[in-house]
Amino acid sequence: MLETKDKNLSKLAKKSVDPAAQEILKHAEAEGISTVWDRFKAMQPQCGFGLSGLCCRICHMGPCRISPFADGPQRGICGADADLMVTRNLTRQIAVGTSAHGDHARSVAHALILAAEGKGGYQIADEVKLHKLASEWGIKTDGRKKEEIAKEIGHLALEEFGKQEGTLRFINRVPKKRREIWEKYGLIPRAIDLEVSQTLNRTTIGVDNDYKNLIFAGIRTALANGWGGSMIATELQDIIFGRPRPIRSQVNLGVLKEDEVNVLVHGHEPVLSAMLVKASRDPEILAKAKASGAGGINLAGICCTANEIMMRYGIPIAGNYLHQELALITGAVEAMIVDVQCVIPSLTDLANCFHTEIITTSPKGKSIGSVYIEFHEENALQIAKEILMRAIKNYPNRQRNKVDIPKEKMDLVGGFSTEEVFTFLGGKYRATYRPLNDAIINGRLRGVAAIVGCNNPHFPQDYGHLEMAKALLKNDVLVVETGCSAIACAKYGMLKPEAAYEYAGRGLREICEAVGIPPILHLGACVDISRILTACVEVIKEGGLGVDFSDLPVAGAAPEWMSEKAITIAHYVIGTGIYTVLGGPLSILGSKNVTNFLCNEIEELLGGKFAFEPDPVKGAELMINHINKKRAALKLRPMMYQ
Ligand code: NFS
Repeated sequence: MLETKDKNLSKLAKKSVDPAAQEILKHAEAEGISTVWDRFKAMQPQCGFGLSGLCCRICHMGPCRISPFADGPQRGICGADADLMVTRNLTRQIAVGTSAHGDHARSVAHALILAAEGKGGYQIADEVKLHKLASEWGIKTDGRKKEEIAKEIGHLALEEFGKQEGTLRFINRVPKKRREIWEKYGLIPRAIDLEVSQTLNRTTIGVDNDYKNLIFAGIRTALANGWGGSMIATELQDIIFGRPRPIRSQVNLGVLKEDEVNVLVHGHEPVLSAMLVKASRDPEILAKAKASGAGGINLAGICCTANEIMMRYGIPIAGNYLHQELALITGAVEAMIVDVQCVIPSLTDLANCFHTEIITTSPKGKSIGSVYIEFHEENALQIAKEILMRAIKNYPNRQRNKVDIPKEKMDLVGGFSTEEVFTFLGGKYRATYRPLNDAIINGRLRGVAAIVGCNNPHFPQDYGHLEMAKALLKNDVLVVETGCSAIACAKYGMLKPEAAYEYAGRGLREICEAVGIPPILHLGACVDISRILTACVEVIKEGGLGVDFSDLPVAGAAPEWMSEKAITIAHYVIGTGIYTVLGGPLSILGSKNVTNFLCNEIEELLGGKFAFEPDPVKGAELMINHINKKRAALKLRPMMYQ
């Protein structure tokens, strides 16, 4: 069991430290409604073979399992030992994660082509970024219309998935030293789909039987996500929907409204959610909502798609991953519109307890019991309106006696990007990373930490994100966040500029005060972890903090991770040379060799490695120690105030 050791948490707080979640959980218990926490409890004890990675179902001579307590080396029927068994499972998970973000990016590339053709309601919102990417990719811009340029970028982006020769275009962004390391170990990713498919082949029975060779293939596949799929998604989304700029919004279940049509959008791809934003502001739709007796339409988001539309349009966020069921139990949701990823199968059953409709939209992601309205980018806006009309029609069916909307909601400031995040520190007219680098060099800031990833019922919801962030901020570490982690900290007011007074050490507080930023900067959805990579590139380019990612006083963490996407992200981060703390261990503990390789030896080769630490404060200490080690290696000044 990975549960927190903090004995002071109440029984309810061991499920979630969020008071809004606690209120709904009490309500659910009283009504006999089961949630993910009930199913988690029923699943105990969880399978030790699975947890340690020592269960293999790859071929049908098996299934096989190896006991971690057996005398002498044990093998599966094919002869695979524990090292190979855990590695095959791990690299398959990495391939899945890369495929998820790759598919997301592919739909964005399609949307860019449609925007160029004037179809679907998409536009080219950021011409500066369009031109910048065009020149980076060697696309002619002189005398060409933005639509022509966008179309060419869209097609070149699509080639990144299936081309049979060459390497990914964004590798040109990688500093020289890192590229040399990747070349040495054969880690430069080629096409995204090629890496995924080849990794799957390598893990089939009797292909790659060398666990280290297989781990490197996994890391290359992960790099095809970080420097490929995710980066394409972020860049192209910025071009279509606009680069995020600092923006105010609100978060938590209290954003739902008693007297409006509550529409939740859940999943990942802004090609859908951004269109729902547009449709929800259409006067005709608003008039229809009013005619149904509601005060208006209240659109809010769950999970990463919420981050996408909060970052660009200020749409409120109803919650993170473990809030998806809770939002339905408020009884106040007319429709939950979903696309793909992190949308759990229990939702349709749960919705049946209420008037709520779950509307699935992707042929890739159907759900028995849902209403299916297929989304096509070509008719995006029209379909978005149709979906909203369905929600409006459902409003009179809301059963008032079942409604329980917690009052908790919190203000936040989000919307930071590589272009604006740190240049902010230089003020509006000095767009440079110099002030950030100088603050680190002078010891006002110790370094930068990224906290990302999911919720997981193995841990009290949000507890890991919050406690880790607090410990880092206190020690003058600037925190950047994405995904469910950013939503978690936002719920407790940590994404407000005032939070610097409460949580930040003196050096960090002075910077936040001077610039007016929160001590935690929200960089977007999980695909936008690519922004953290590109921000690190800018820091290296600016100079004074080394020549490679592994020189920087930075660290990453995913204290409550659960998804295969998180596994992939973790591997591209260590593959990029950055130390990473994971709350729960990867399912590799069944092999001492693999665990030792990924948590120790690999640092010699790639500069990054993992640590597994369930206690978030201890996890923060590990990150701070690492940052201090890097500061010492760079011979930076002692910290100003400590
Ligand atoms: Ni990323 Fe985690 Fe899902 Fe987003 Fe949340 S669960 S791996 S953070 S919503 S993708």
